[in-house]
Amino acid sequence: METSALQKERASYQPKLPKALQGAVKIKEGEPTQSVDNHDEIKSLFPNTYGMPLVEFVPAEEQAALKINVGVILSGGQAPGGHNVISGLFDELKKLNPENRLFGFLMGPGGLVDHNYIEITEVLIDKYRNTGGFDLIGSGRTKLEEEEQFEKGLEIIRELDIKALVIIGGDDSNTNACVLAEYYAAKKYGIQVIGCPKTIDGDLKNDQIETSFGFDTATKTYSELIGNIARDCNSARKYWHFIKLMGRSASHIALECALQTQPNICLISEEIQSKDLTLNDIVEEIATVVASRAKDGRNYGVVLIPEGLIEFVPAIGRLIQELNDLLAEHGSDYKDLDADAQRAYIIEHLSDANKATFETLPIGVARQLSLDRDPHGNVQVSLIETEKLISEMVAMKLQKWTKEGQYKGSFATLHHFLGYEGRCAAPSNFDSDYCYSLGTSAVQLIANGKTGYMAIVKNTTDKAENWIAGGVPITMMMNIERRNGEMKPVIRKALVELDGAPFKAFAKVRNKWAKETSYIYPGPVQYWGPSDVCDQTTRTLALEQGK
Ligand code: FBP
Repeated sequence: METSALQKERASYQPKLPKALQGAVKIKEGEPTQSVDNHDEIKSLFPNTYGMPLVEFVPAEEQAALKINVGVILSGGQAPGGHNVISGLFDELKKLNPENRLFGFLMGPGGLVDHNYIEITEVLIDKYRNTGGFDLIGSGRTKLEEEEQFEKGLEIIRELDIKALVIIGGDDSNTNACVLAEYYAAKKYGIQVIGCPKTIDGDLKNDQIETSFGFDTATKTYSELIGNIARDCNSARKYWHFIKLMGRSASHIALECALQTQPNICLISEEIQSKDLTLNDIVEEIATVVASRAKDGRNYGVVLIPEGLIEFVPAIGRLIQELNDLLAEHGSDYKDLDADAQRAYIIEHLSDANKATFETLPIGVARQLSLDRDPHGNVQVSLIETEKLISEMVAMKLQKWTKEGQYKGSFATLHHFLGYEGRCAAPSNFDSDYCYSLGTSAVQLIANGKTGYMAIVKNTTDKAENWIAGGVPITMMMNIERRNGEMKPVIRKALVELDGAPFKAFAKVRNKWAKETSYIYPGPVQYWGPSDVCDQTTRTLALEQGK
């Protein structure tokens, strides 16, 4: 494999570990836990993995050598740092006993079911230390939820003498990890399942998980690009740039990038939902900023749009709910019809209010909302060109205002989607250290006999040596939600909190950013140099922790 100069240098970076994980480790158990809601239902669904205590690792005098083979799965979208979770797993397993083996199941959870795997060796892992991407073993979105899959997986687990599986994934994958842990525990198979919190979206966080890995690097990468676009914008002074940012549901990525770059406008889906705004209201707000900047001679600007926006516009959200139910109950009646017949079928079956919303959407967008879902039932918002939809609607509004004599200016637009280019960037120092610590913690959870836990690392705005590592029972983060027309136990997704410090910091200054030109140009992620530059956490994390 030919590698870049950066990759060669970066290979020798030794990720930092919390003090408690640097030598022999023992655990300190806390009080029994409860789920965030629906206690009785979650308890009855997870009788073997409910109520377990939080655990924290503390230094020990010594730790007995243990023979454990582990299987690892990368699940869902890529996030910078995945390879470091695996190198953390590898190094800690070998530290406990050089005979221990690590197997990687290929291309996501499907690899377990189909028995596709490789053994991760020293030579192999050395090529992937501190690199972005998930290409060491690949990832996939196969949903692990059927008993048949669990039993099929067990065959290869037994064959390879695997004691535990580590599933590196987002909220849905970790929910499934918990279902699998419960199943293996109920059957007394003696197989442990541990999760690790991954997703650039930043929505797998709560009182126990401070941030999901990848969010730090992805937002720094996007912020570099937004800064570059903003500088071009402020140099040419002739374009409005509409930039859609990845992040399926929550707007954490857009908000973080706004805090790092200070664009003229940043939409926050959660605010739009709470104010019950329509698409027209959003368009009017943007057009008002465009018109006011035009009055000051500024026919240019930068607008950030979270990719999940469309689902949060309340009328469209209600439509999606009904479409989900329709798809679950009658999908087979219309999935194979041609596009026109599908549209007609859907219109005929929708309630009047949702029918009206459906009919006003551009046909392509309506089709994506009504049909395309990922295996977890999510609308594939990355594929919807919201940035174009909105800028076209703003242009129409401005034309109307021009005719009415309310607006005089030019509105030339350019569109960007920042998504996939941020998911596999070389992990920042933060993500390199954080992920390595998560991998190390996962092995310690296994070594201490835990199952149905997620590895966690806290106090992450402090120096890595002061981080606190441990584990949280996955059931503690669960509640019951409606998914694909059914009530299901799931990990509660963290949305942007409108009374949280990051949003408040943004709301305080956004009017100034809209009027003036206050762009900040963060530049590329730095791996060496002053700590201020290369070890900075995200603004979100710093503000959440009062820093
Ligand atoms: P995960 O939740 O699996 O980490 O994926 C996040 C994400 O990058 C979203 O931001 C995006 O909407 C989606 O994946 C895109 O999915 P795909 O890679 O299947 O196109």
